Amino acid sequence: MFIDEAKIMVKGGHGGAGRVAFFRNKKGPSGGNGGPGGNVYAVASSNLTQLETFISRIKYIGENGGPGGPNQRTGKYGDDLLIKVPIGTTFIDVVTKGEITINEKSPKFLLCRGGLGGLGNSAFKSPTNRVPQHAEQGHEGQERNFKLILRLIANFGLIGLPNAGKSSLLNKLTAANVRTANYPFTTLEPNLGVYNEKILADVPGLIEGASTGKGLGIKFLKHIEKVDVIFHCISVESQNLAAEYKTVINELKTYNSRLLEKKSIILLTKIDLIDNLEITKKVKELKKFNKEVLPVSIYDEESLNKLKKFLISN
Ligand SMILES: Nc1nc2c(ncn2[C@@H]2O[C@H](COP(=O)(O)OP(=O)(O)OP(=O)(O)O)[C@@H](O)[C@H]2O)c(=O)[nH]1
Ligand SMILES: [Mg+2]
Repeated sequence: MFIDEAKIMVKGGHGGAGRVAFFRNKKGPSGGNGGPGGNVYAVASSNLTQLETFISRIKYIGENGGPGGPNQRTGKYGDDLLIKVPIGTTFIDVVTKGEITINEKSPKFLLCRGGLGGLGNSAFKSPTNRVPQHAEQGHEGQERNFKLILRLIANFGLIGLPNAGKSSLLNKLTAANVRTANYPFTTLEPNLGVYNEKILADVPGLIEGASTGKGLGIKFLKHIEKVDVIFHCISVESQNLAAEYKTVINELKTYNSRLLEKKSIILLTKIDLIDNLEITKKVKELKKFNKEVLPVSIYDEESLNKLKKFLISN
């Protein structure tokens, strides 16, 4: 299963305790401060493609600082903890809702600070207290809970109702080898393919009500939030092209109306199943939505070449 969401608890390391100690001959205090706890950072890792490690491990805590030593020695600094995540992972603070996405521009981000070390007794020396007998405990590290979301990074997103031919197109255009079959919901998780350095994402079929959790669709709509262009696939087999188009548009709108602001074109798929006259009729019917309509078939090289040209120039 493709894991694209997780919840984790993150905490900075605890600060080390301050030390109570005295110089042997000179009598004065010599206890050093505790070391600070380690910070916890999120870092981008290009080796990772999904969030599966966060299913088995949900707590991430920086190393604790060491206790202060005699002779005013500061305790060991706790090691920082680096949480490796796939590029594109978004961390959402469960309480503040603030979010940060780990990507090429910000490949490392401080999630939680370690706690300060406690002061040793030498820090409390004063004219009125020349031999302080106490030291501080170390301080707690910062603690936060995050929701992690991984949105695929792709230039083009193939969407549409189940069976529209999305995966077949992905296979034809790229070196992807995704299972296709003549029944709905063949694809259960998103797939990526590359054509001419452009990344195409094939997301599982949407059905009416996907945005409210029906079928599989909603879970995957987040993966088209970042694409530059949406390929809206509609098969010539559809009984009512306009209704089908509107169904999918409604799903997008309900999920996140900003998806409608993205550039999108309509791919009328499987055109080998009908004759030219019918194709023209169907293209005309879809043109009323003021979108570019590209008729395609996986068995028609010429139509695929037109699509490839579009991929290159967009
Ligand atoms: N004749 C014809 N059949 C096609 C074409 N493209 C896809 N098909 C067939 O249509 C069926 C569905 O294709 P898929 O690529 O699995 O469709 P999908 O949109 O990925 O479907 P889901 O993953 O279920 O959402 C398969 O049996 C394909 O062989 C085409 O251009 N022409
Ligand atoms: Mg599919």
